[in-house]
Amino acid sequence: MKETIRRLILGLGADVCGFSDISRFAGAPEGFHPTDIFKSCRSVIVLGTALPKSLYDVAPRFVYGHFNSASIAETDRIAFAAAKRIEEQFGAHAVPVPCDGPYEYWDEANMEGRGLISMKHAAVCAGIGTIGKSTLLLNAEFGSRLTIGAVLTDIEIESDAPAKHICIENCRLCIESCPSGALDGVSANQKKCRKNTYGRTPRGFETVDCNICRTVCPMKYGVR
Ligand code: B12
Repeated sequence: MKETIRRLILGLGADVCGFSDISRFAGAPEGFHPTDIFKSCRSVIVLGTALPKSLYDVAPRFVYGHFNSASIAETDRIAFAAAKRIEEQFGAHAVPVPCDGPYEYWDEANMEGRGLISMKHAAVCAGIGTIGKSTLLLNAEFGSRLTIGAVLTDIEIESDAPAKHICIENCRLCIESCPSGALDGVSANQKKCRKNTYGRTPRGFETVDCNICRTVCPMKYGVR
């Protein structure tokens, strides 16, 4: 069943798919655990869609920014379609989780938000990658290019093996290149990052003015 679901999700257009049983989420903060969304969740199916490599060769403001948003919609589309197919084929329950917004938690003073669940941690639990000093998920095949989504299900599925750590020891490129000094190697200061990164044109189009932590990484394209 696990491999059938993996093939289904890759067939819908995802580049990676991994599985985690619910026990691996034991360290998730209260309110941000998969069972806080879907009580009967036994397993989390995690998927990722990779940006084309060349989106790292252009200014982030419009072209990257637009397609990074598009990849969020695409990842949600795959999760939605997969959930329906899993329900039909296996008579199970399957809940697609919005991979970015909307989410509830917002600390206005610190401009700090929290996703419904942390997709990066979900990807680590499902063996898709590990978290680098940029605080981004690094995958051996797709580097820092994955947009990550998830489907919660009441099917019991065995976890995939954890991934090997590929963030280079002693490398500090992401930390030192961050124009707002938002990175310390462990966490991202959201206020600093947000103020530097997200804007709007006079016409009202949203812009992404920085993605350097993603593009400066020697592991940006992975190791394969
Ligand atoms: C809020 C948010 C931001 C914030 C904070 C980012 C961050 N580092 O957390 C800001 C505005 C800075 C941001 C920026 C960007 N973001 Co953003 N963002 C999110 C969002 C919506 C929520 C992340 C979140 O909850 N952070 C809150 C903090 C508190 O969480 P945390 O520090 O990771 O977690 C701590 C604890 O809460 C706990 N924890 C939490 N959950 C769990 C679960 C388990 C099992 C365990 C053990 C522990 C644990 O452990 C941590 C250590 O204490 C996610 C989507 C999602 N739902 O995950 C995308 C997401 C993280 N962003 C993403 C992207 C692409 C970006 C940008 C590159 C966009 C750009 N500019 O081009 C930048 C990168 C900046 C950076 N280096 O982080 C991608 C990352 C993909 C990847 N390959 O890693 C995500 C996953 C969206 C997606 N679906 O793909 N983002």
